[in-house]
Amino acid sequence: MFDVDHLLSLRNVGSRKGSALTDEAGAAREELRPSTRRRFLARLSALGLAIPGVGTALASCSQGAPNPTDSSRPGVGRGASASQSPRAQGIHNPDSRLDTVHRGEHPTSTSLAGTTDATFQRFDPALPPLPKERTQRLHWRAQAVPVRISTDTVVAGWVFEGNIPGPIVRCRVGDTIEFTLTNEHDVPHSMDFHAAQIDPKTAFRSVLKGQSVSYTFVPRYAGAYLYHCGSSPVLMHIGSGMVGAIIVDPPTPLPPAKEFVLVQNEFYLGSAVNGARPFDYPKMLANLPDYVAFNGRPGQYIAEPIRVKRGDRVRFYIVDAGPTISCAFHVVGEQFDTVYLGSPPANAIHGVQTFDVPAGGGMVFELTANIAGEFPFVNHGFGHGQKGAIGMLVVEE
Ligand SMILES: [Cu+2]
Repeated sequence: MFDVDHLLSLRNVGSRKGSALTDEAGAAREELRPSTRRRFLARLSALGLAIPGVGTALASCSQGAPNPTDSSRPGVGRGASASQSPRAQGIHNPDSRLDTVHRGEHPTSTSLAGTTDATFQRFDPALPPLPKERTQRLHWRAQAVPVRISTDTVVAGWVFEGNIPGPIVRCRVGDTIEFTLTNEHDVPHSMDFHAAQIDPKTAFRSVLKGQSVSYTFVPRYAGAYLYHCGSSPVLMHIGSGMVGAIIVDPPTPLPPAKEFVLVQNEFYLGSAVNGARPFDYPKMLANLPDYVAFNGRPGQYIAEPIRVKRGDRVRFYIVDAGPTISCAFHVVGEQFDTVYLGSPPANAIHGVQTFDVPAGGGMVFELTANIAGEFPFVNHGFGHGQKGAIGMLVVEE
């Protein structure tokens, strides 16, 4: 299913004049020439960067995908027409105090109406601008919707606001987040913001279909934080797509940079039912993902790289949604000037090749793009990079 040849044929290579290329990036440029294409693929493979299956996955990558924070984008609300699993309807967990209790019966995402309508949309990795308002009111929906993660794969997702991951939230330390979740799905859902310090029994409680839960929090620490559904079994709810990132700025802004958010998650999938692959709970327990992705689409930033200019400071907010696997974040041919292990601007270490972001964690990585060329960014746990946790940072002159 994965086809590296096809993947690479999709590359929009752009201009690279005067690039001081690394061996790997130089090979990438050679790839432009059909006569050297095979050699390039061999080198890519030697680097561990040949991603089985990503190729056809990316054929329909589209420019100008809607901002994930725009709740009016197409696709949001499809959950209203989604059919639900009879097994899922048997789950009872209206109170998050019970969320750690295993009840024997597992929910499973199954057939969803409208899978053929699910179009592939590149997830915009750009950090959204910081709102001027010091209070943000977010009213989101928990839904079941089909999400196309590649040309040939639609998943029967459980989602926040219609996408995997959900919208990127950006705020600053001391801001007020007034949050409401309304559940439009037959399975109980909830919301756990890692940027909040709050009584979880109350705020992170599960709500049934048609019900809402509201709470307010004020982030105390800056950094890159996960949010996720915390309903039982948490593994299933995180593993089915109910994840996202909230980025909290420090009171004094960090130096200007090109800023990107990457949420890594795993996909554990069963065979397609009515066009959509359900999430497979036993596979989650066995920890054998079919795909590992940045921002919900395996290898999407190979087909449409992240682009910066030479001389830019580049800041990656890496959030690992898991549900289980960490992200050994590395940029081939680069070194990180700074990695903030905790709340920036303190807690920094310098001169780093790779650092592991744990499942349920988030860290901030900075590099200076002082060399033009193509720099693959990867989960250097290559069993996972190979499954789609890989992308390309293009530094243009
Ligand atoms: Cu949930």
